[in-house]
This record gives sequence, C-alpha cells and structure tokens, in this order.
Amino acid sequence: MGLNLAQKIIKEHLVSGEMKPGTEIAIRIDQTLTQDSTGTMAYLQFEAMGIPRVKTKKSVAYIDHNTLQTGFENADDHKYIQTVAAKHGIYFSKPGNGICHQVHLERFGVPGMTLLGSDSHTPTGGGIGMLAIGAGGLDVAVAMGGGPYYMMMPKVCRVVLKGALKPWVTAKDIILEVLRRLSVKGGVGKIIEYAGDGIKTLTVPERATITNMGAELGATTSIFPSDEVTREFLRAQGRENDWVELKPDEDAEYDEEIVINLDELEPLAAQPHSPDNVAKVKDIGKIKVDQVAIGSCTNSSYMDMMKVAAILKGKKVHPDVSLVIAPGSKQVLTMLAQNGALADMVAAGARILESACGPCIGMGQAPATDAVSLRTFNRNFEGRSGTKSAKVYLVSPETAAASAITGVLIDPRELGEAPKVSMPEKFVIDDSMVLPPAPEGAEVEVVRGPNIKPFPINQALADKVSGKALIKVGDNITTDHIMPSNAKLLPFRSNVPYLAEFCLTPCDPDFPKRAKENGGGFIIGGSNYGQGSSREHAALAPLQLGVKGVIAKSFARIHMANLINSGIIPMTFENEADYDEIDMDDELVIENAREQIKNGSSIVVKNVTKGKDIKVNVALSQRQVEIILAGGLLNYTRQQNQ
Ligand code: MIC
Ligand code: SF4
Repeated sequence: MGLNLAQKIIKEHLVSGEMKPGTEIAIRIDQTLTQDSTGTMAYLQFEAMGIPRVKTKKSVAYIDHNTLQTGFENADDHKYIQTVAAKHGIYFSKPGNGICHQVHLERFGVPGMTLLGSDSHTPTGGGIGMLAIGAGGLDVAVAMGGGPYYMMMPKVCRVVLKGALKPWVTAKDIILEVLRRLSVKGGVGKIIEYAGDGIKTLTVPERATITNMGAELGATTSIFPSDEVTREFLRAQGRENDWVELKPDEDAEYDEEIVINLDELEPLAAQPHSPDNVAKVKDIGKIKVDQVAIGSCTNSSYMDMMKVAAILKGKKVHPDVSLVIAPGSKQVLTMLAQNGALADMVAAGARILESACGPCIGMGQAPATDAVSLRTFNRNFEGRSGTKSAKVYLVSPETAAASAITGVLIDPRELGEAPKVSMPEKFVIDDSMVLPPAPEGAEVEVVRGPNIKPFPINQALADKVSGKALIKVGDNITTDHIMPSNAKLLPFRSNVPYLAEFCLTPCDPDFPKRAKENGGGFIIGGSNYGQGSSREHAALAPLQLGVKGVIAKSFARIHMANLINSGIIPMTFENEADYDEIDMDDELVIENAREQIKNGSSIVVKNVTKGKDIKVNVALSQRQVEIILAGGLLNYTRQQNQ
C-alpha cells in the first residue's frame, strides 16, 4: 500500500512507534521556532535541561508578539531571548523583522523537513511542504535539546481541491469553507493533506493561509505537496537549493476525504465569536463597519498586501472606519515601500503598523465598545481583540479592503473587476535583522531582567488526589479564556505567579482567589476544552493555583499535552452525561490515584458531595503515565537522566 505525503514525512522521521492512528509515535525534529510570548518559558526550560547547544538543523527565536514597549517587561524579555539564543546556537529574528510564520516561510522553511514551534500556527509551514506542528514550550525545548516529539499518530484527511477560484474569491475563503464543514473540532487527531488539480492554481503564501488556519480546525497540522509552484517560490527567495519534490504515492490511502469545488466558492466570513461560524458575505448583509484590520500570520504576505493596495489605490477609507494594516515581514514591507504600494495605502488613509502580530493578539487597536471589526486574522474569540463587546468577523484581505472603502461589510465582487497581481520573480532579500548565534564556545552572558521569574514545577503525583470542583465551564473554552492575552498581560509571560491572578477570569473573576483559598482542586470542562493557542501558560497558571486535574468532555491536542507536561491530570468523562453530576464546589476525590493511573485508562473520581462514583478516562500513553506520576515532564526528564 502506498503512503500519503504526511505518512511519508513521518516515516522518514520516525524514532519510535507504529504509524497506526491513535497510538503514540515519536518523530525527529529538524527545525524549531519560538516567538517571544511563549519563547521566554521555552528557553527557561531549555536552560533547566542543561544542554549547551541546540541539536536541531535550525532553530529560530522570533520577536513578534510583545512588541509594544510601554514598560521594561517586554524589552527585558527580548534581551533575555536574544542573549540566550546567541549562547545556545539559535538564530534571533529581531522585532520588526516580521511575524514568525511569515518569515519562516520566506527564509527558513524547507519542504520535507519537520518543524516544531511554540505557537499553534506553526502549521503555516505546511504551505511549503513541511510537517510543521505547534506545541507547548517545553516540548520545543526538548526538541531543541535533540529529543524527539511525541504525539498520537493522527489520521490523515485528504481535502481535494477541484477547479480554480473565481475572481475575488481567495485562499481565505477555501479554509473558511473547510471550517464551515468540519467545525473547530473537526480536525482533532488529524492531519489535513491537500490534493487535487486546484492546488496548482495556488501560490505558496495562499497555501500557507490555508494550512495556517488548519489550527482553527484543531488539526495536528495541514500540508501541501511540494511542486513546481513551491520551487518557483523558493527560487524567488534565493533558496532553490532547498527545494525537493514531495507528493503522495499514486495508491496512497486516506482515512477521510472531502472535496471542494473551488469555482463554486464565494466570499465568506467567520462571524462572531468562532472561526467556524461561517456564512457567505452576501448573506450576512451590509452591516456597518467600525474597524478593518489587515495582517496577521494568516494574511500578510506580499500578494495579500498588493491586492489590498490595488483596491485602495485612488480611493479613500470611509470616514467612519479605522483601517490598520500590518505587513507580515520586513521583506513584504520593503517591497511595498519600493514599488509604491505603501504610498497607495497611506494615501487612502490606512494606518500602517509594525510588521508584527499587533492587534491579532490584542497588542493595541482594541475596537470601540460594541464595534464591528473586520479582520483578516484567524481567531475571533470573544474578547481576544481587547474589547469584550466587539464583534469580530474574519474575512479575506479583498473583502476587508473593499469594506474599508464602503464602510459596510461588502461582497467585494460588487466592486467590479478584481485586481490583477502576480508573484514577484524575485523577492527582496535582506536577512540583516536575523542575528546568527555566537560561535560555539564563545562567552555570552545571558541577561535576565527582573521580569524573568522562576516557573512552577509540580510534585510527584500523590496517592490521594482531592479537592473541590473550583469552576465548571461549557464547550469550546479557549486558551484565551484560561490564560487571557492582551497588551496588559502579555508582558508577564515570563512571570507565571502574576499571570495566575488572571487565570480563567473571563469565565469567573473569582476563580484565582477561590483556587488559592481551597489549596487547589479541579476544573470541570465541556468538549474541546483548551482549543486555540499553544500557550503552556494555560497549564502553568492553573498549576500555580494548585489545580490537580481537569475533567472535560474532550480536550484540544496542544492544551492536553501542556497539562500532561505540567503534571495536571487530563480526564474525560466516560459517559458525557456525567458532566451534569458535578457542580461547582463539589468535593472530589481520586483514591489510589497512582495505582489507578498505572493500571489503565478508566479510573474513578468520587463525588463525595453527591455520593456518586464517576468514571473518567485518562487516555495516556505509557510514557505520559510516567510523566503524570513524576509530576510533569521536567521531573520525568530529570529522573530519566539520573
Ligand atoms: C495566539 O495566536 O493566540 C498566539 C499568541 O500566537 C498563541 C501563542 C501564545 O499564546 O503566545 C498561539 O497561537 O499559540
Ligand atoms: Fe501572531 Fe496572531 Fe499569528 Fe498568533 S495568530 S502568531 S498572535 S499573528
């Protein structure tokens, strides 16, 4: 039987395990990336492992999230990352050089290689044919140290793209269509592999828009073949030598398949407050728009920006709209400046932001109360913009630019002829904002400002695990609920004790206080608990507050791995209806916890208050069982090294 593309790359990198869906495998990691908001933690953990130099083929530390410097904290974090990177053999991409995923695609991504990144949108690299996976910082630290990455072998779902997109319909609309069909849970436990004659019509940045938002499906990753289009892109980046052809075998098999006829697609939008709440723009109607934000790792490529500039050229932004544009990288911004497109944007009345995540992660540009904000980003969770009452719609750059002019959400086809923009034959290449590491053996002092605080480490699992149900939440709780990120909190990503004071506060402002008063306890969640980002702070903050276990209907992949790495027990209800058998403040006990967890996946949680036994599953691999018993991955790794 032939292999599909995902299986081929996994096979090539397989360190242990069998490629059977749902069983644990370990793969060798060629490249890693971190960004600053998860990077400080990843490097503190890397340092704790005591390994002098990274063992990957290439590791890059980007600064793109916390670029607002209203106090010393972010600048301290940047300095720490710059020096720790220089010391340990990691390339450092300075603030201003661009968004990690965009820059990685342009300058570092190599088809067929594995990439592990401490950011959930690392699968952007799948656009160039990498097996690119998002993970928590500790997993990335282990990979930098030469350790493999452990995961459950995913199923592989083939998405066949047929035909070609009509004018004004974009790659963003393709992935929104996939989200509409599969939902934010639809990709869990899967790799999405794109195929079909339609892929030839998509450039690498367009493919990357699609693989980027595979994260919103909950997928492990998404991938495109590496073909002539990929070669052309790499050639224009001066990296043709990095190209290899990659495609599935003729007789490859897939676990699932969906077909999308590109010529049937129309401009789409994800409505508040979920990326899968998708409808046709023309059906949503011409709602009044207050803010339009163009950029983010989803849609900030050169081509995206050129289309926006062409739509804005000679027009004016509507008087009631604030239009902000953040080109994705220094390369993109330079090219727009050189060819005059930047001037067209500015003349139209756009506000140009730094090449960084910016408003996507709530670093500035919070919309007004109740405002409607159209964004080309990938997430529109409630409150993520910084304004709880804001209504964020996710759209293509074309829909965004057209609406910025008209002042209402508009189907861009109403503007008439679509702008014609083509890929450049040669990108402007200047890597001067990427600092190579210091030579091996050189003296480098790691600079640690006062914002860098020790991170919490769990203790070995007790025999009796008990505590109250400290909070009970519903379905699809995001890491933005568990550990909010905004301009006020992001500067404290290297200060878990401070961050913990805000843990789960969007769901219940008293949670941190209650958790501390009770000496910790349990979190009760619905399905897809922990969807969204890779931030391990969503596990470290609960750990800091004494949380011992989370009982949910189901978990998002990266968050579950982060809980395990922190030594917090992730449990799923054997019978989902038992969710109703636990209320807040109920006393819960797991007797003989160590024995029970060692002995198998089904364990009993006693609800002492209700006098009921509740069966839960702890679906862990043998290695994960050991990690939970040890009280987290760091303790486990130390034990292994003893
Ligand atoms: C996000 O988009 O939520 C982030 C910020 O990029 C996160 C990482 C983080 O929390 O720092 C992600 O997606 O992993
Ligand atoms: Fe940055 Fe937003 Fe992309 Fe996260 S989703 S990496 S915050 S641009």
